[in-house]
Amino acid sequence: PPVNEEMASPQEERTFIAIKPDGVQRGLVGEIIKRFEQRGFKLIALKMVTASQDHLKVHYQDLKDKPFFPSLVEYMASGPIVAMVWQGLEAVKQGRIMLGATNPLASNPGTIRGDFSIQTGRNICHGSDAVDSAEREIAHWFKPEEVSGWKRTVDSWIYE
Ligand code: IDP
Ligand code: MG
Repeated sequence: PPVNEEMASPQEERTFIAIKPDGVQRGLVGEIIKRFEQRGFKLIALKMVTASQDHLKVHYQDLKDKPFFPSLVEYMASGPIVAMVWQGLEAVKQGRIMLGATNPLASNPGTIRGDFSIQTGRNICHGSDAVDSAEREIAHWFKPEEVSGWKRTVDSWIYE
């Protein structure tokens, strides 16, 4: 078969989105899920988990030399987070746009960080920054059987 047939469709792009411990503590789980759901992205995996520091050190491996790395890992391990996989066209890039800038003071109103947070070290949510890091993060947080590739009947009203 042609190679294209084996590639996932652009509408099946996946991103890893997490509501950090501060987002959970502040009661923003529903609000954040609502925004992705309303946009038309499809939720294909979700769990609440208190991550170990070791797990988080792998998740944030690219930042291990940053001065804030220890406090970042401690913050992320301080309570449960809500880990999710969202699927759809440009899910990675659009997810980042919906989250806003890393520093909430630079995030536009209308973004999740811009509407609900003030400081970088308490910016309430995570989103993968590229398709390849999304794949790595999804595999790090979810077993394959925890990801549901379900058929959504409303898709023809979201995609032409
Ligand atoms: P991102 O979450 O927008 O992708 P990254 O640069 O990947 O931003 O950093 C990961 C997380 O580390 C940030 O979301 C934030 O929680 C934390 N962080 C990044 N830079 C700083 C900093 O300068 N001080 C404190 N925490 C930081
Ligand atoms: Mg990042």
